[in-house]
Amino acid sequence: AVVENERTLAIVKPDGIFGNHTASIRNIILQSGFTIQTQTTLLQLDQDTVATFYADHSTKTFFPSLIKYMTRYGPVLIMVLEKVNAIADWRTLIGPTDARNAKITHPNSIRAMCGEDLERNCVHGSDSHHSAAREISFFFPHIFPEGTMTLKHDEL
Ligand code: DGI
Repeated sequence: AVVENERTLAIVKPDGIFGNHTASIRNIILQSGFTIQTQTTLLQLDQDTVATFYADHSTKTFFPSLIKYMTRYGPVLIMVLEKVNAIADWRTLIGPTDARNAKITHPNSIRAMCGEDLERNCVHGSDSHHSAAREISFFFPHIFPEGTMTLKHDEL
């Protein structure tokens, strides 16, 4: 049988790096069956890059604050994750946007573990197939944004 994988974009945000959560996050990723297809080294984002990445939010009142948070406190780590149903499954693992809610409603989520509030929420995950393709191409223009198809060898 053919297994259709998906790819999604994950970011360990500046608070995740600063709080030393990278290793725990990587363990959760691998234990949850994702493969890490590629990743950056620690990358200091600039304001233009963040503004373009979060262009959908450019009219929101929190936009300037979001850009500051993503650039002012240090670098990020950006990864392409792959597995079956990667996009939805990574969103489930990270939990709700507001880390304060995550601590109550999704205590085992990554944002509950290392996020602070609605802005400082430790990690990013693409929220749809469209965003995943756009976001992967944005940071990794040489990477194929769709998942690979693999043959399950037990059925060959
Ligand atoms: O996809 P998410 O990261 O879960 O959430 P989103 O796409 O709605 O928002 C993108 C990021 O913008 C989010 O991770 C944190 C920030 N953000 C969203 N809503 C607010 C916000 N920051 C502030 N300060 N206030 C908000 O209402």
